[in-house]
Amino acid sequence: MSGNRFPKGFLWGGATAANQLEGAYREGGKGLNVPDVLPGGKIRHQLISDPHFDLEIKEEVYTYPNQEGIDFYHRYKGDIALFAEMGFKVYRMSIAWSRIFPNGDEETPNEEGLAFYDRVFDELHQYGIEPVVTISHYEMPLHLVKAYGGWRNRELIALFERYAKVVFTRYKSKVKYWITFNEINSGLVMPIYGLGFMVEKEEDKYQATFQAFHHQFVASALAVKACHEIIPGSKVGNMILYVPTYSYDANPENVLFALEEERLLNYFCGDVQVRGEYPSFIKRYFKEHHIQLDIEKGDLEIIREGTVDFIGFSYYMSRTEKKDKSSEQVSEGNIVGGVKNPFLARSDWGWEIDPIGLRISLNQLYDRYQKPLFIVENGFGAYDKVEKDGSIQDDYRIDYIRSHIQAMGEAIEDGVDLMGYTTWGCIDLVSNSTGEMSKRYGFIYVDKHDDGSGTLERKRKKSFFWYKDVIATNGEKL
Ligand code: BGP
Repeated sequence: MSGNRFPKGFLWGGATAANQLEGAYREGGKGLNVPDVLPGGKIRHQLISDPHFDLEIKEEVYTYPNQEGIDFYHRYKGDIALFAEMGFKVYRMSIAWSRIFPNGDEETPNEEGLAFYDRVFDELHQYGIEPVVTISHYEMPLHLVKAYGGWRNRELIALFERYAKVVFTRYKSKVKYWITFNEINSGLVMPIYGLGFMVEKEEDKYQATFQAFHHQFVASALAVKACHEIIPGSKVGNMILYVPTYSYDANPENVLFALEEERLLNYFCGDVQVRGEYPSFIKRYFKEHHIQLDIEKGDLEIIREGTVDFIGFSYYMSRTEKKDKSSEQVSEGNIVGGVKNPFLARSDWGWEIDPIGLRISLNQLYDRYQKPLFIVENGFGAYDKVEKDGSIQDDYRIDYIRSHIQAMGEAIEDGVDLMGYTTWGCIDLVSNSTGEMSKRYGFIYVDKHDDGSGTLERKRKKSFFWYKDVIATNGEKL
């Protein structure tokens, strides 16, 4: 393909989240957060949807992989040097809320936590890497879950706003690109991560969930406004888990069902954050599910004034929907459900591989919003094998990323304004859905295993050298 498809200054890089790589969960004055108390292994998924799971550490029963992560807290210098060697222009990372406000509701921030991110940002700038910072990536301070009930509670708005203002003020000369909430719409499928509470009763799925979203929308808009005031010229994005949704066939019943599912998952949150108002389609949904939002005076104005500058999204897979699904048709791997798509191959975790779906997503999002797009997560979770000579021949990962970059090039030709691309888990880290290390995404291998063993040594995979060339040629050499 011709190289000039990617604009000059395109933001190539990689993405991580504090809770999945930092470790040092009790160091530097950090408080406990949700992933610190989530067990690793297959049990994780079961537990995060169990309303009676009590979010306590029970070391005699479970392991807690996020607690050590890959020890980025102590090894960030070496890791950033490797990112620089690949030529990263940007590095998407998150700040752990519980390092800055250990319980989430203190009056004053924890200086040791703030100083840690100063060191990380300084290190990045030394190599000319621009940080892209998510303020909240699936790691609410545990105290806010237990004592406040997460985003269900309106008090969280003020607590989040204080946290956001503290980090904007502290890092105003170091961070230009910000993202408010990671995959905000994931609250629909994994509420404990995004919304900070377990769905205990059927009605929580509706009333409590959408009230919690409302609080997050106000908080996100307040953060956007504060960022623009405190850091002139800053760019703030939202972040959506984007899963283009196909109809299983041409049966209009299925087409309509796919449309409804897609609007709820892909567009509800984005419409509020990008357009600054609740979309018209949600009114009927609220009515049918007896949802009555408690909206205070001024909330809608804040939402209108705090729209984002760019749309950040993750893309891993598409989904195929059918109104009446039989059990054998259900697609097990896809986190958002759907039926198996006969045209697509799957990863070892059942995630359907669909690069054309990325081109479709980019076009859909740009058609709808006409604002710059930023793919802040995309990648291939796979088992990697270290060969006898120490190399890791991850051609499957290269194939996946190459085909998705090609799709991006096509979308740019289609007229889409795409700012950048940060691959998920550019260094191996703890998987969010499984809590395991063996689901690896990185260009950099980390010697750490599901049972917690390993030296934490870092190794360059084959994909490391490949991605380095991609960046050096601005997407020309694939
Ligand atoms: C996204 C999350 C990330 C990340 C990624 C891959 O939903 O924002 O935190 O983990 O998915 O998912 P997993 O680790 O489950 O493979």
